[in-house]
Amino acid sequence: MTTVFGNPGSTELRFLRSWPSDFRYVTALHEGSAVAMADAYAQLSRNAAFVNLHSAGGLGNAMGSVFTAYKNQTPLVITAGQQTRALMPNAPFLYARDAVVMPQPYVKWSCEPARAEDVPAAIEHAYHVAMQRPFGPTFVSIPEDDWDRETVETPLRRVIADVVASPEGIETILAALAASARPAIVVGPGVDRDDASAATVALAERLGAAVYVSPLSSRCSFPERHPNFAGFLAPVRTHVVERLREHDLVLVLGAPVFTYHVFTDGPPIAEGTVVVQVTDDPDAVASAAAGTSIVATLRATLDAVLARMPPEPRAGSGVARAAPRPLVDTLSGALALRALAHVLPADAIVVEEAPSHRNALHEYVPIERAGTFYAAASGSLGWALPAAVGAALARPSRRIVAILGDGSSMYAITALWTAARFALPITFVILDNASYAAMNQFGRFLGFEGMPSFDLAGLDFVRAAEAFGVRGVRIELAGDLEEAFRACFASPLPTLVDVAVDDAAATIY
Ligand SMILES: Cc1ncc(C[n+]2csc(CCOP(=O)(O)OP(=O)(O)O)c2C)c(N)n1
Repeated sequence: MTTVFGNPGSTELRFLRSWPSDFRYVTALHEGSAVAMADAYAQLSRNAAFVNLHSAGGLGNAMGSVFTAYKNQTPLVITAGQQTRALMPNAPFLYARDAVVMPQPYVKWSCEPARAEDVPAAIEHAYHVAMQRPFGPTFVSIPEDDWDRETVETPLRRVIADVVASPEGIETILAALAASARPAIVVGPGVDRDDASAATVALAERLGAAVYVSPLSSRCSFPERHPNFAGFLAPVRTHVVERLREHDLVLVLGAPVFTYHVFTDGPPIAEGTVVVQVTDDPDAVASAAAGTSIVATLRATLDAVLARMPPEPRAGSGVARAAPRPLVDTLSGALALRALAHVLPADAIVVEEAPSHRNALHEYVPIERAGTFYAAASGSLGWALPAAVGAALARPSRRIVAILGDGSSMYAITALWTAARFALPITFVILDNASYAAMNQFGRFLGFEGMPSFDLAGLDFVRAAEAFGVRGVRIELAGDLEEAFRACFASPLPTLVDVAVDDAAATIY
């Protein structure tokens, strides 16, 4: 971990002095952004990322993103400065009371070492806990005077953390597949996280299975134009039951069974449908609503299953994907996304946080490659804009496109400055409906009336971008979209496109 994402204060200065030339410090102007940048950086580099925050205030600012990193199952080592040990009995200025408790329950392990000499071992411990499945953030509180103490170097250790399914687990999967005439696979973020997309495609083709994306999946785990691709499940129990009713087996890979957002009554799955879950997350096993669960890492397990299956593919039962609905020419989020899809570089990495446009994104911007789609698993806003910065730092040769709601972007708008500071080739697309449209849509979905207005009119994104050093352009005509996006993709620098959209008719579920 040689890139440090942070926001500094006096309790971190001893850590920061004499900064080594082979380490990189990425300044975020808000701690939530520091953690979100580190989160995307860790996901794309497949290694834990290091964060340094300022005492309790910095950690407090960061907590929304810590929650997201926990839900994303992203390995992070988060450190925060603590006051000098000798001052602690007098509750000094900037003292972080109960520092170890503060980030819980959204860190896997939390520690303030008993002695200064134990800090390196605590950081190493935090790293190894973060990198065990399910991955997640850890926390070390470091009294500032500890950095002046001599310590011994901890030995470099290697850990092989894969957990392959037991023979009984493999047999259970094989028996369920062999007994099924109409199998479905439901893929969640755990597939892409475990680099198991290719194995999942092979399994789907061998079975002729229809492949659905788990509700609110935060990553792309199956190519969305593949003939077996059957679409996205909504986080509503009755919707899930109906979509999966025609299948006698549902194999859930790397996802909960299932993630719901709104309550509807009834059983979690139609009678006669068998559910088998494979996940590396014991918590997702404990909270599953139905079925047989197997705790295992995905890729190793799928490879083991594939090795035991007959090589010839079974007749396909892939459900044909519905053609996108034709669009009228008022400038909607869907129209903007369709224009974006026309000119999007094939290897672009998409980071998304545009709540009322998620369905339109799925419809008009099919994601075709593993490792090219990221969203917050938590639903906590303020993640994607800084995450795009972390993604660009992890993948300097790739075009990063952040698709953002106008409201969402404001939670972490200062991360534009970090994008400008590091001259990162990110295109920030603001789907600007001048409101918290998802709140209005959700209220309608639930039949609620009389809510206050969530109108956000008056934000000027072009001037905001320019204030942070990013070139911005506002688009109000559909015909101007593609050229504007093309100009962004040709630029080596960050750019922002503020698209004025009208989405009165859009729905979330
Ligand atoms: C940290 C946080 N605060 C509040 C919310 C609730 N919330 C969900 S969607 C939404 C509106 C987002 O507005 P915008 O980004 O403009 O997207 P739109 O809904 O207009 O598509 C809000 C406030 C949240 N998810 N996370």
